[in-house]
Amino acid sequence: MEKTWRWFGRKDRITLEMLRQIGVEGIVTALHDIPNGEVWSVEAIEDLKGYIEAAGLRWSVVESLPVSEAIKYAGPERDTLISNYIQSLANLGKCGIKTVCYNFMPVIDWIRTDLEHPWPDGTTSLYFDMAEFAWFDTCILQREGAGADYSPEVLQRAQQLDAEATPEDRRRLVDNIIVKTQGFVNGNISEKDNDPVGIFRSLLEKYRGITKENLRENMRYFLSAVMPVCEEYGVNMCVHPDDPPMPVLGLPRIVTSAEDIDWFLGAVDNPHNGLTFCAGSLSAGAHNDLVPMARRFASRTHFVHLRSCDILPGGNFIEAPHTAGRANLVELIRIFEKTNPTLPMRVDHGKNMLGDEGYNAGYSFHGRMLALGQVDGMMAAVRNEIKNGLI
Ligand code: DNO
Repeated sequence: MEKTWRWFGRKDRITLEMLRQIGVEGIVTALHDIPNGEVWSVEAIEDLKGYIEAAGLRWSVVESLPVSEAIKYAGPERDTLISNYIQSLANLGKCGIKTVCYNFMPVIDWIRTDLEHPWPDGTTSLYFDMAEFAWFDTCILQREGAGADYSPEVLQRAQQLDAEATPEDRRRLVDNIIVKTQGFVNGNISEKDNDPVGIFRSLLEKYRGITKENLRENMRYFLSAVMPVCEEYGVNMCVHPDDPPMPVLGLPRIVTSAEDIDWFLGAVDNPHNGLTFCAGSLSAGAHNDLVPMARRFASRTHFVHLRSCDILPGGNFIEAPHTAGRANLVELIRIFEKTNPTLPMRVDHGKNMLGDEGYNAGYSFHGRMLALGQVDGMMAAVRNEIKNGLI
């Protein structure tokens, strides 16, 4: 697979020159300064593309071209937003950038409660604690009916956390769940917003009454509208699975399982409608068995995220080292290398280690570099197996 790396543009402290030295071949990025819903012009795309190419790299994948909320909840401005989206896809196609990752998660993108969960060796990783999440949902957000979504044990622990918390603990939890993990991926809330919980509540309101079936229909509507431009320019769309792969905060989530993936691939059965096989997101769901899923969906996979989770008691999960966890990256690499050796792949997330500090959550330098080295070694071994006819 092509070794790519998520880079956050010219302001990223990790420079393209650094990435070349560690063996990166392609860049995954976005026009992060353009507000969601606005058109990406050819000029702006060419400008960033030229900058990447001047460093001897290529812009392989867009992650993400964000799908505005009104497209997901079918608000009155949805057709205007979809036509802007189509224009951005056409402009990307004209510039030769042909793989576009997006997600269809309502209100909130990926979710973690702890961004620095310590390991005994002194490193830290991302972590999801169900009781902390229930504490946020029931006591801080105070979402109506939230209590019904958690077990009595989790609720009891959430109440205990609330009783013992300082205002700083509350602020940190809000920051972790809806601010620090969202702004840099062009989510709905950024560090500049001074009432994140208020904004969050009003976004949730937009989805009142929207069922899983409604959300599926809205995804079908969106995909049907964008497929013609994808066909015209040879652009491959690849939806990122929901992270974690389950409904949250009373919101439906529709890219969580093999059944969901089958549904959206069949709903708009076009080779340009594909999947980002995010091994990390999928492995956080006990219902997902990744190796058979990779076999089943490899031919419609346009982008791969390599990462692995371990599921812990009580609904908690932790991001495991890339050589461990339940995702079985070696076997996934075998499947994807055999199906399409040019498929773009990036390591996803990394531990914080060796002085990694101040990076976007999950996007450390040393931690991701270690992961890339590990995955690069696995890929070399697998290519050797293929060459020698062993697999
Ligand atoms: C988090 C990422 C997600 C992903 C988007 C794609 O680390 O995996 O934010 O980029 O969901 O649209």
